[in-house]
Amino acid sequence: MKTIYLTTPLYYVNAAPHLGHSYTTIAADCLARYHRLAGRSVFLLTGTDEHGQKIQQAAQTAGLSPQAFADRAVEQFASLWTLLEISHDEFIRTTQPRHQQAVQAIVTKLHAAGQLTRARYQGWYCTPEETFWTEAELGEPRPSGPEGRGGRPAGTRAPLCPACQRPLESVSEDGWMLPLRASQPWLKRYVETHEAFVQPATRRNELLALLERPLPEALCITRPRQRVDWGIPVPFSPEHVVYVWFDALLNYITVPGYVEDPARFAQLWPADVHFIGKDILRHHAVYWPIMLHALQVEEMPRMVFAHGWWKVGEQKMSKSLGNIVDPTAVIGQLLQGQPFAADIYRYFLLREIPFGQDGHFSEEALVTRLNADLANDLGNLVNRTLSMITGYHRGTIPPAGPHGQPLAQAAMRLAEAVSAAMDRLEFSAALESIMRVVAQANQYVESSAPWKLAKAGDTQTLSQVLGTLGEVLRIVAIVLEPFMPAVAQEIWRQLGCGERPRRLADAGRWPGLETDQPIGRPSVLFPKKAS
Ligand code: ME8
Repeated sequence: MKTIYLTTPLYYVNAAPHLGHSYTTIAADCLARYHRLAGRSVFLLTGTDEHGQKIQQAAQTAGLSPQAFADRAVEQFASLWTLLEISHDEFIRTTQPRHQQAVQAIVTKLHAAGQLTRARYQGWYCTPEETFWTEAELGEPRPSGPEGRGGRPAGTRAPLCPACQRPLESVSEDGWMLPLRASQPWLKRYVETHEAFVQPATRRNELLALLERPLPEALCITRPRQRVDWGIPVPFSPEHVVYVWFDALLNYITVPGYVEDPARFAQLWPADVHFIGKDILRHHAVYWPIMLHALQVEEMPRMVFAHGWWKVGEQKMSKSLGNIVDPTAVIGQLLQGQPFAADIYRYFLLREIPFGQDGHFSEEALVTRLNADLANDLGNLVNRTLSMITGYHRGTIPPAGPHGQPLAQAAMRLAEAVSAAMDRLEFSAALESIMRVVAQANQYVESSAPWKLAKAGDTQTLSQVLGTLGEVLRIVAIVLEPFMPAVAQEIWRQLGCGERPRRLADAGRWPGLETDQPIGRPSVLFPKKAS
């Protein structure tokens, strides 16, 4: 069986990671954990993009060599991923020799196969986006500016980057080109016939519209060393380094061993999902497949999923706008005192907006989710169930009886609902279905009123109610694992399940707890926060 291969973008190290970066990485991690929970073999790859003009300039400003600058910045990413419980299998840095050597082998192969031509690139360059733009892509100069969506104000001012609206730099330089337009008919046909290739549908339509117009003739895949020194040297052309996007995209095949390990490559490739934000769709859905096609890699990535933007007010959260939310501050300060702060943060990001759409971050929204969904519903259910098992059943799991059938049925169907949502990358819908069962279980506590049963001496019904609630918690702890791994583990511990593994296959079984199993010490999962 092929290993499920999932990737995140390789993030630039020019600034500290922010909420946007954490979002893509948490989503990829959530899907990876889900597949592992279902017993599948998974390879999750993340890393950092360390070359290019932007990093070179940032290092210069910081008074450091680019390598020292990258070494320092990469630590921030690595420690954030630890804090957020990211379960990546490998972390690639584009400055590592294994990657550099593989990139050199790949450009040499393309050159030897006659796929590259040397020419003068005449056009525009956006350093913040590290992206080339041709005149044709910018369109006709317009009489008045600044433009709403980039483009070309008339007059002498530099045109604006269509992606980020910042002024472009005029560039005229000699380099190596990979033809794009010649592959356009192939790519268009490929996209048309492979619905899953780019998702969600809005992004797929955007790509199809882009492919209706002619692509630039070629992509310049090098930069002259005298302009940009910080890159991978081109072996057959000493005056050039590899263009940073060309270098970075190749990580998706260099890590699986495209160059040196065909068996490993066959096991991993194609990527099942490249998780990206919509800002880098063109690079992943135009350049990347054309690069793979030129290399005669037969199978294309199965899916490029371009999610939406987190915004603050009406603007995209971004380093350059200075409106970023720092995940470490949210976890360490806003959620201070929460034993599962990182999980609360994960829950919020995955639950708050349907994956694919834009959304707004606010502290109020986060606190509302914490208080309403987590403290009032989930935490309350766990705490009252375990307290009642302690008080009414000597702290051991009662046998599950026939009481509470509708709830039991809903809980047993939960794994199916979660799987269906996860197969469509609908993280929010998956969480919604889990929280619906949690709410149903809380209603069940109210309607069956175990305290009244205890008072009336109906120990048989009481024990069945508690047994049913214990089973619901067992199932919830299993299906929550991809979203809130530490909370899932804690509910598991409080149930007394210890080191037993959580497996999705067990979520459809009833009962699954061992009768008379002693429960662990209950403790509050989510202290309520004043809003
Ligand atoms: O583009 N909302 O790196 P990068 C949601 N090095 N996601 C956001 C976001 C926001 N406001 N801001 C950033 C690069 N992201 C290249 C990638 S891949 C071979 C090379 C996330 O550091 C989102 O995933 O600018 C976006 O695509 C990525 O960070 C851009 O990260």
